[in-house]
Amino acid sequence: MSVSRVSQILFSRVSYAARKPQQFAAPVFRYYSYQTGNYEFLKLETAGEKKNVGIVTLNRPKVLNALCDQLMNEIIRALKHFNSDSSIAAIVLTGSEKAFAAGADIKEMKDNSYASNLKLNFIADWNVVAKSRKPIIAAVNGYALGGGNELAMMCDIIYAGDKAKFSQPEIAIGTIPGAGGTQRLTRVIGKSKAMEMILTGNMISAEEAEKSGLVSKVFPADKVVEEAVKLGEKIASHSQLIVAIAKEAVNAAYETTLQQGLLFEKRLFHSTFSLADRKEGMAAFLEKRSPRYTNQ
Ligand code: DAK
Repeated sequence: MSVSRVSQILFSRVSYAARKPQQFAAPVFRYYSYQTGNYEFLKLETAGEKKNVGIVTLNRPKVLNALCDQLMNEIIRALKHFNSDSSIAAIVLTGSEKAFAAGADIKEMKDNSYASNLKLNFIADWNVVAKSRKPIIAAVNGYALGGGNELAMMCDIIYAGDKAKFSQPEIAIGTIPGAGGTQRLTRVIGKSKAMEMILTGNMISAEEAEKSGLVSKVFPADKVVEEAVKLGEKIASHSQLIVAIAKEAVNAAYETTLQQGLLFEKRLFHSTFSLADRKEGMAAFLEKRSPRYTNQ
């Protein structure tokens, strides 16, 4: 029996209504179950009618979900857990109403030295988020600052609540972004806007973030997670294998020249013809029925 299956069985499940009161009111139309596990700063749930969307909620409210080492390690462990669970097709990463995450934990890193950063390979594992095989939707409310914004940008899609605020404020504490802020933000919103954010540390609103392409949609704050779950369910209705291939192709656009990217896309497109799910998708269309994917 796989590790993920064993952990699934071991996790006790209670209804979504048992979530702590500081969380938003439970969406009534979806079935949620709460998974306990060995996490101090996270909550794990599965959501959606088929319970095929995993939700990872950052839960370190006293410091606005500041990303200490332990919290990052727990996020990485939770993502690995959902990635290895074949019943999960998409993951939602979220925080609280006040903060998605207010950045790396300044208290924890204040005494770091250049040498200690190098020796400990400071926060090197963060990239695991960007490398997740399954799609991750960041559902952002409140502050997404510094490492918090970088964490959101490592996800595949960002949905934001209407009060969300995004910034790279490292300049104001004597450093610069270190987990992709100068690179991912610049690619996403362009040089001028990225420079302005990174050189001033100013926050931008959810509306500005949507206008500049940092987030794909904005919702009332109490609807963001619900909408992210709906999006996860829509993605989950497709073949997991084809979704993974599509994600790989889009991500390649950031890493390659146009010609190399187009070639890579063509090869991946050709490769989908080796999968039963591609055959099933086209057959279902022609037979005017819903596809039944087997992830083969
Ligand atoms: N770290 C530690 N504690 C934090 C924190 C943070 N980033 N942000 C907030 N807190 C704590 C506050 O200290 C306060 O704690 P107490 O004083 O109550 O003990 C509590 O959270 C509530 O915060 P405030 O009292 O300040 O709340 P306000 O509503 O007044 O203000 C705020 C909210 C978010 C505007 C403010 O807290 C703020 O400016 N926070 C700092 C934001 C910031 O500068 N973030 C960037 C950090 S640098 C890397 C990966 C990542 C990074 C670097 C390297 N590698 C892979 C190499 C990332 C770097 C960063 O993110």
